[in-house]
Amino acid sequence: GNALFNEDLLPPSDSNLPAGIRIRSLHSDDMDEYLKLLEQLISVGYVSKTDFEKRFATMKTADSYFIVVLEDLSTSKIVGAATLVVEFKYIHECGLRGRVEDVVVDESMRGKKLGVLLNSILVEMAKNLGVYKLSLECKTDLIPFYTKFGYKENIHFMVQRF
Ligand code: 16G
Repeated sequence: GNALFNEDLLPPSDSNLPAGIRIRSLHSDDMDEYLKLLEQLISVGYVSKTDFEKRFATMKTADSYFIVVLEDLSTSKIVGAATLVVEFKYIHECGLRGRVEDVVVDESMRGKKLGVLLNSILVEMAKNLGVYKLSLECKTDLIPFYTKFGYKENIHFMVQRF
């Protein structure tokens, strides 16, 4: 299928890569598996094939959405995913801000450090893309986990829902 982003941007795979796992971009034909995986993070709700394809095209055109997936080569299933979003700014000399979103590892594959792998990849890609700041939102119990990748608790996160 059609890759969301240029896979040359992925860091070269090294010895940290578990055997039988491939790192790649989300592809346009990953819909069913990717949405099933996201459902383990939060409700996805109904997304038609057209909805998915339109959103995929929008993200691809924007060229600032990097949805990295881990594929289990023995089953060809997506067992983990995480998104790096790059936001364009004027401040910091037309700087780029990075956000890490929608980090999820399949239940059956937890405890194999795949979350560590995904987060390390995203931090590396963010640095390579030249972002000046990388941030994420997480539940309180995940603060010790994310601290490992260099994040520090900083300003307050305020939110309103509609
Ligand atoms: C978590 C996710 C965020 C996701 C949100 C979904 C990470 C690091 N954080 O905060 O990306 O969008 O959950 O819940 O994966 P929501 O309904 O608050 O958007």
